[in-house]
Amino acid sequence: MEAHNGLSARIVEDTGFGGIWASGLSISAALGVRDCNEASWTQILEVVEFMRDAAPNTPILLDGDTGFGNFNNVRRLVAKLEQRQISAVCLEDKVFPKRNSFIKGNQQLADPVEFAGKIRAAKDSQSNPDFSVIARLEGFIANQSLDQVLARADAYYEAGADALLIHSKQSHPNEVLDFARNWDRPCPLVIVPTTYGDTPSEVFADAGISLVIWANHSMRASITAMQATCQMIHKQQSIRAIEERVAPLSEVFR
Ligand code: SPV
Ligand code: MG
Repeated sequence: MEAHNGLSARIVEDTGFGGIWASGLSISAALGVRDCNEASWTQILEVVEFMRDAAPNTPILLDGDTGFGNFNNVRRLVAKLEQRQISAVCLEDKVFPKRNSFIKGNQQLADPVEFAGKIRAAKDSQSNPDFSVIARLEGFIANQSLDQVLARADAYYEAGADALLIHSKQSHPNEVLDFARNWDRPCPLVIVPTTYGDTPSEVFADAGISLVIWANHSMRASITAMQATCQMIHKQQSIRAIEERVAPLSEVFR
């Protein structure tokens, strides 16, 4: 489940989710910037540090975008994440600065050989054997064919990826299910069903998909709640009617 700051990470942990997705989109939105690497990588690092402290018992998977540079930047990123007890990083095969996968317009994919080198560099530089590197395939987002995406997946698996995140922007799960049917390597699959969230989760489990990430819903819930609260207070010029709609201070102190 997604989180974007210490508070939301704590709420995700309290709810009982088995892992936290430190979402680039949501962290960016919470900082008031676009999901286009406008926040620097050390600013992202600072946010995940707060998340780690606020939710100490839940593994955090950082959305590492394209790795914030080349393979050397990735090596440094992995070292800094390990120092902060972050469990895993997800790197996507686009070019820096990346654009969010759902924004209209063209997406520029990374050269697959260069990207495989980044995955290899990440795996080679980790010192905790349990640290995981997830290679995210943006081929379907950039309108590539299944065969092209499978070829990239194979290269990233060979480079040492611990899992593959297959992304799709369609309103149905056909691309990810087609991929899962044709993927025969011993490497788990991850999906982000933001645009095909109507699909029952059993369909993904039956297809052999290991992990589903609900990627931005805490952040979007907070937008709706903050807008409604601000509008109400602005209109009524009073906080009288709002008290029962917001968390009591005792909950904040807890
Ligand atoms: C994110 O949450 O930042 C992601 C997932 O990368 S998505 O926005 O769906 O591309
Ligand atoms: Mg992202």
